[in-house]
Amino acid sequence: MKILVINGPNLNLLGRREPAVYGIGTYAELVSYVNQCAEALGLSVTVFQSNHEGALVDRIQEACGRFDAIVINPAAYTHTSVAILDALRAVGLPAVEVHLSEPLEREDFRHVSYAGLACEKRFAGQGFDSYRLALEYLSARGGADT
Ligand code: CA2
Repeated sequence: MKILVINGPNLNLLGRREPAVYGIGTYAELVSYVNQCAEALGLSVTVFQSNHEGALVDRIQEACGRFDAIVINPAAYTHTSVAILDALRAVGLPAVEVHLSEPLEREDFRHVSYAGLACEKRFAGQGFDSYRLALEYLSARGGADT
């Protein structure tokens, strides 16, 4: 099973600021953790990060026919991007929303998730483990619906 893990803006700065919110792990450590979890589950993962909404939309579109499922942390675009929601709906792959923090316990503007409307599952507030739980969920679920 091939899974595309997509990370949105500023997640590349992990470990450098706001450790109380996002933890002390760096982005490189997150990628390494995701790769280790995938290997343990027998999954193939590709991890992509961009600070640009259009680049995230492009990667979602390109996933069609190349991947079986998507794990996405759209970061701030979670709360603003109809384009990412539309792209996820357009490709129709099983998608899981993940967050390091729990946006529902933070500012009101983080309580809306557009991307989440196209995701069948959500894991949040568990740091790096949110990604592991998403991979475990998809591993148990299996690939794309036909
Ligand atoms: O908790 C999450 O994973 C978020 O998706 C992280 C986003 C935030 O906008 C969402 O509401 C919740 C922010 C990612 C920014 O990451 C930083 C990393 C280091 C320093 C500052 C920000």
